Amino acid sequence: MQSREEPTHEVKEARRAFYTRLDARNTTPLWEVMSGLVTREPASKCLPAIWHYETVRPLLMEAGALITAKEAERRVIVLENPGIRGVSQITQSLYAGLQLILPGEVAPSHRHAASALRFVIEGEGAYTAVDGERTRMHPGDFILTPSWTFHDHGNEGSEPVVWLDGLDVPIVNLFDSSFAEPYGEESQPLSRQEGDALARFGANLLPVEYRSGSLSAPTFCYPYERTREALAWLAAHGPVDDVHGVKMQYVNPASGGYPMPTIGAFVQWLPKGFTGAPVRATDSTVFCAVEGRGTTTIGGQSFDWGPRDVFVAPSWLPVSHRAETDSVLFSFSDRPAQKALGLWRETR
Ligand code: 1HN
Repeated sequence: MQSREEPTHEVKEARRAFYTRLDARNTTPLWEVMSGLVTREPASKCLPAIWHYETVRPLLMEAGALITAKEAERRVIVLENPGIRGVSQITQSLYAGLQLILPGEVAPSHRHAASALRFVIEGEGAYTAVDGERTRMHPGDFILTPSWTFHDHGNEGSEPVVWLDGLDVPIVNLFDSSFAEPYGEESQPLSRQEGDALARFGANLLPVEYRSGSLSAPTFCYPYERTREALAWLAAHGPVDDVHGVKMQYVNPASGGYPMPTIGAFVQWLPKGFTGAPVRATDSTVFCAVEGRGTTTIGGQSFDWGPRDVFVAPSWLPVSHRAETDSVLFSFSDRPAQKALGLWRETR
């Protein structure tokens, strides 16, 4: 910032003594901390990182042998950003983890202020119940658990089921606005048929009452089957963006906006040989590769990915994707929260 003359020894000593007296009164001199508080541009403590599924999966299965879903409440291996270990965060604002539920298990019903998303990674036969409605989980499905809705999970199949959880826990805790409670029984009663509103009316036509309050909103599941169809159609007919390839954002049919107030989610198709131009944005982004193979360069570091690998791009680092084969990437970030606060920026 401003260049200052080097103070004399006496001045330095006087300042140090003064700071000690300030400290004793729960005060501190702004001029000593200001440049760290107000950076010229985002200076994330988070680091770019990747979790290869082939390394994390055996650890998840070990967890499966050591603790039940019931004992754990949620049997999850938390993905911690290596730049901010020990706080259960994958970015400054988001939590992410890989959850395992084994055949016959139930993860008991509870609710909390934090909003959650599930992105199914592996296995058939599990369901998640949200606000009285069960949704079957298939690999690639994207499912919402809005704030303060009771939710429980179960595996009625014969194979392990794993999904990626994304929650806005750090945002809720930033505001000291966390509430949570158990339902009191393992599973909540079901009050709606699976896929009720969406199956009957489609995303463009919903009964008025579904719009009137978040607690009466239906469970939103975005089945991969339909996502994949839309991507294939756009890949064949739509323009391919220099940066993003063919990218779509998931829309909440009840609001027409982002899936949840704090979390936005996206899915993109990158054709074989795609070499994306770099982009930097203020929303740190969690990616999960679904199909294909490629390399993403984040702030000069390159990460090779394949199906089921999870990687994270911190705020403002340039991100560019290369696809070795036709590829699909799912991603999520805090973009809606930043937009609501007038903070979001992106430059190509
Ligand atoms: C939670 O409720 C779930 O319901 C998963 O599956 C992960 C991480 C932090 C706090 C609550 C779930 C969670 C969580």
